[in-house]
Amino acid sequence: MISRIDLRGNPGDPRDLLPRPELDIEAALDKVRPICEDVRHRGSEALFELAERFDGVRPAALRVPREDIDAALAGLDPDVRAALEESIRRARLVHAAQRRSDTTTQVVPGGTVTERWVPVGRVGLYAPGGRAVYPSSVIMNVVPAQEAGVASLAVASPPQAEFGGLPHPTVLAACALLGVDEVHAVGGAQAVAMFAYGTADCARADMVTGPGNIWVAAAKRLLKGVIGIDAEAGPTEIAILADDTADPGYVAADLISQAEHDVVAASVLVTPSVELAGRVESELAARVAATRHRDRVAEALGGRQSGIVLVDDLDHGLAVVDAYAAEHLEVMTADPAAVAARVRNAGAVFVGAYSPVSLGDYCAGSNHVLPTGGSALHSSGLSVQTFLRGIHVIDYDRDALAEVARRVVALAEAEDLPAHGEAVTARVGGAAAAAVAA
Ligand code: HSO
Ligand code: ZN
Repeated sequence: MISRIDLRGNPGDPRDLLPRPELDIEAALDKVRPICEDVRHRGSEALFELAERFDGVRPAALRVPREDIDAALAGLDPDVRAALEESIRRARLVHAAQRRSDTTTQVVPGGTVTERWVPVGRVGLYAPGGRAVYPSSVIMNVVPAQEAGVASLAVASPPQAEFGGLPHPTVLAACALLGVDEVHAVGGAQAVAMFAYGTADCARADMVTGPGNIWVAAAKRLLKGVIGIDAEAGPTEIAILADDTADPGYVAADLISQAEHDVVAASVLVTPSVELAGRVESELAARVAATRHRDRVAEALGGRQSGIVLVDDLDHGLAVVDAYAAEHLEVMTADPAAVAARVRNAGAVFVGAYSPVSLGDYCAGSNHVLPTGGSALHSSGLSVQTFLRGIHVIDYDRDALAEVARRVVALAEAEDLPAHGEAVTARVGGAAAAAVAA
């Protein structure tokens, strides 16, 4: 079911061997453009009509009333509530530690540059509501924004016919637990447009984040100039670097766990142990047959994006996983912490037998919105930093400006921008500038 890729004796770049699934976002842009234009010009009226068309229900109100958010929390299963609360508590611990303090550098006497970390003012967060209902993703987006100090936070999630035109109750309950009281029953591309342009019911936001389907991704790409966005998330990926000390049952269970998300999800085992490969294949056969979403899982594991990659040794394995740059990388080897410390490229690294990816998906405290499609080569997951801007504050007095005036003038002349230099000599005088720095 899962294919083998034998790289032994072949130190080449493995990237082409494990193709990343490609979403045709460009093709979706043409469908999304008129929707965004409609929201831009007709606001809430358009949103009601689009809900009827795409979600099959007209919500009673676009802004979810406070009573409905409270009612969703009251109706939440107590076990799920306790789990969401624990997830939030742990995420807050980790993300609170990411807060930054301002730094001031005295460059010269009388001349300082301060870097002030200022949160984005208003953020819209999209929570999908179709086949994928992920209250955990609401937590992973809201917590870093709140810990960054974002003052105004709104959630949008599609209205569900099944729930009388309200968003999914577990999403509403998660919002209640997080202290988010602005929720909009708006889904898809139109939610991104609502945040980008604003409507009578929803003030425009500075940034929109959160997972979504291809229409949401296309709307983000289209409106990127109008509103700030996070990364365009692709299908989920797990890579496991394991040697013959790994438990094949754990390896198989973890490969299946992420394959469960999507038929195009990628599950990759990288190992120097042919014996482990064989035992994982047997475990997969037994476990896939027994798992609830077996068809989806089997398709994901059988796809060209998944595979068992045989390597010469752990060094070769590290080179392979670094080139692949997985969203999630598990290390199940002898001395896994030492091996994990050598990893350069991954969205998140899970160390040893007792740190599976699904722990990180829900309750490790880490963030589960991570770079996919190889973008871990240059990007990191969602964090407090995502919602902060570092503003440089430049504060020089007259003497400090005069002292460097000659250098500014020289660079301005070199760039044929003499008025730049004149803005300085107007203050400290051309002669003074030349003299002081001479
Ligand atoms: N593994 C997904 C996140 C998730 N898993 C949400 C379960 N719910 C992408 O990192
Ligand atoms: Zn997951």
